[in-house]
Amino acid sequence: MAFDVQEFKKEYQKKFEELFAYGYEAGSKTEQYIALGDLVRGLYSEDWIQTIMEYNKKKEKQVYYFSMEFLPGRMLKSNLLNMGILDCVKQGMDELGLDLDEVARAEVDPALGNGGLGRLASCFMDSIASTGLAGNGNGIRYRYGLFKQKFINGYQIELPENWLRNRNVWEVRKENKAVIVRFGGDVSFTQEDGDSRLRVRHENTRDILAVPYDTAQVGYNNGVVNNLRLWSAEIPYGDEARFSTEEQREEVKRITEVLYPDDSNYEGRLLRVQQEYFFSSAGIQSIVRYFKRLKLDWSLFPDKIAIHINDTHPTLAIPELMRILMDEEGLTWDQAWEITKKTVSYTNHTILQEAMERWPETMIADLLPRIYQIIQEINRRHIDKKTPLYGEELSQRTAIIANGQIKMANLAIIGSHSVNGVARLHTDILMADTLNDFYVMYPQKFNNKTNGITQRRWVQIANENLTAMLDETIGTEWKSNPEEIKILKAHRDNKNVLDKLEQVKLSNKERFAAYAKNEMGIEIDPTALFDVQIKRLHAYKRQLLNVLHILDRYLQLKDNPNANLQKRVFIFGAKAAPSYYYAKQIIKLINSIAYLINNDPSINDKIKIVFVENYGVSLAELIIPAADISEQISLAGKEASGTSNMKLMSNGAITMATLDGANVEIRDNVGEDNIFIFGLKSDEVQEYYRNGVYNSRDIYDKNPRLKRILNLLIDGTIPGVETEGRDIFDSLVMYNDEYFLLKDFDGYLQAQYEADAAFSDRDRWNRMALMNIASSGPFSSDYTILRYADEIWKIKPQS
Ligand code: GL4
Repeated sequence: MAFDVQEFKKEYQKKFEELFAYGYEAGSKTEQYIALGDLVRGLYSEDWIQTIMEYNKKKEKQVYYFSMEFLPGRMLKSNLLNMGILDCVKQGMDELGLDLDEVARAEVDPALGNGGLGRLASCFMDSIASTGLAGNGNGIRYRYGLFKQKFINGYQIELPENWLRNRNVWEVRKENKAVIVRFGGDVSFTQEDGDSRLRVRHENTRDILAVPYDTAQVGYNNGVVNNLRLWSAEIPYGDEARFSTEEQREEVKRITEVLYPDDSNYEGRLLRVQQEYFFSSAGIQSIVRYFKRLKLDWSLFPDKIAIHINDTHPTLAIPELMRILMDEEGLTWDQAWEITKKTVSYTNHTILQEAMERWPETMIADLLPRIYQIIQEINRRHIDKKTPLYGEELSQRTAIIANGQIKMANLAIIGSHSVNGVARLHTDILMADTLNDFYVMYPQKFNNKTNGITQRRWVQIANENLTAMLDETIGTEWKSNPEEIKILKAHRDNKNVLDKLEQVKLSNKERFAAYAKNEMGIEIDPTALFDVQIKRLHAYKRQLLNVLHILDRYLQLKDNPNANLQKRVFIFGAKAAPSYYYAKQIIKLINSIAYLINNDPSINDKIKIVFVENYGVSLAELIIPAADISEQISLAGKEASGTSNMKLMSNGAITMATLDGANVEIRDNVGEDNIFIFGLKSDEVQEYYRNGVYNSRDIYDKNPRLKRILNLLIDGTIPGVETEGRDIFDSLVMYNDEYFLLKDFDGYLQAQYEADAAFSDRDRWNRMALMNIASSGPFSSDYTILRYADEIWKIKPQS
């Protein structure tokens, strides 16, 4: 984008005065940010219109990525970067006496997702635009995002996150594109004389208006600007009389009021299924409306449209598309079914049973009577077709409806042409185990698409120091072609480069240290080893194993304050689902241990614990560049992929890992010497579950080092955790340690002490960091998305 600094300054001043009727110097940071954001939106608006017109003109096949969650992070700098004007704007702001970074921090980070799944959706939106693919996002404009986390006396407290309190400069309300979504009502069938078909009558429905808010997804230096469409629930115009009471109006608004704060967990609540149908239906309606404008035969629908459903949350898109094609457009069942299957594809993101969506049949029957009929019919035909081929038992096991419940994964698999897992190991487990019944029936549907991340946000924006150092050392090709970062390997023995890398890391650690000091009052030494675990709090992710290791060090220092131990700072960031009691107990435990150790002078700063409040995308951008060790220690087989593992690797952290999710592929790429692997393998875990011989009590009794650590939980050493300590102790020792922490403990400790040794050899460590950065290219979401495009969606990048 052609733009010069002088021109920018003029435009910015003008924009500010236009908006606020005084000079920018007197404005607040928020106002200065809004003016800049508004200006930037104006700058890409022509490309945005142009991109949409091009797609329409060429009748380009488009993908629609349906996701209940998006976690875009602050958008100002990523838009500037992708538009190619970041440096220019930075300089211009500077000359105006403003600090771009400070202004950028005034943007509220939209937390419209829980964790990895939502962030993946946003990395994908960036990559779809940046690789020049015709793609759209479809989701929900939650009025309140994921709760804001506060710690009070070490306990997690949840506060509402009113992310729209200031103007959202990026979104554009498109009232003329609104659609009606219908709930409830009565379904009947009529047949007029001379009409061969039954007509569906759906009456007495509760109608909700779905209003889209569009946000541009700017591609990297390619002029492409795609669209992310988020729907908001409102009262239909002219229908105000039917919603006369406050209660009725509240009920409408409630649909898009708040994001469910559960990750990898299912809640069978009515409001949730309303949300799911609401955005699925609205999305499908707008797609069908678009397709009809192309004036093509319906059979060409799958040649023009690909619909991807991100986990099962948008699965009702399948019966909704069937409904519209049949009831509104008059297609036969067979025609509609062919089209639907060819159009829809599905990603599975977890094998955890507690995350599998199943809705009570009665709930769906009441709330969505016509959709319910269609699901029943899909199920009936499935059973009828598969029973003769695979027998009664297998067909019944794959049924969509069983025991009064509707299984959304089964519907998603049967109603789509592609089912993918998110890392090789995860996909293997799906095929061999979790979804094996379906794999037997539809082997050709199954495929793997290992997750990826966008280095534009996670390196270029989050780590400017590293970016500059890379540009200087290997040139800039890696920015548009991430694989090219492998050239850095040529410098693995270049002392000068290794020292520079150390400097980069140190300055990022200093930046985080300043944050810890200013925001939390914790003093940390930037030369200490920064050991980072940032992800949702979940038992399977085993933050507790990390805690056991910390306590091991604590005891060593208590025994001998002069023990020769590597100085470490343990950094945690994690939200727990508000209803996840055990996870919240772990938060309290970590905070209490942090308080104990951070304030114990005899520990002499050899251990510091920093549990940041309200972890999210923006804090990740601060923490990841400062990490030395990346903790990826889930029980093997449980973490579908992980993506913070990729972000940390790209920033030169060394992974401390079990062979789980994408860790396996990280090891393959980086090599055994540049990663710390420990613990049970996925098949060993499976075997333990099968034969049931695991006995954690036995390990506790026989391992004195571990026993001493575990006893700390219940002997009063850690103040304020009587209940938490006891419950956690019991879960590990008395209730047989579901996630095998005690089994993996020794291996974990050993790996940690190996890491200490490696860290103390500065050249060795820096070389490991370099090898990680240099091996991170293949984990770019650009490549992931090109594989989706090529193998699933069948769309090609625009020339
Ligand atoms: C998740 C997985 O837990 C995580 O491993 C994966 O990286 C992510 C994106 O594929 O999806 N599944 C659910 S549910 N939440 C996640 O973050």
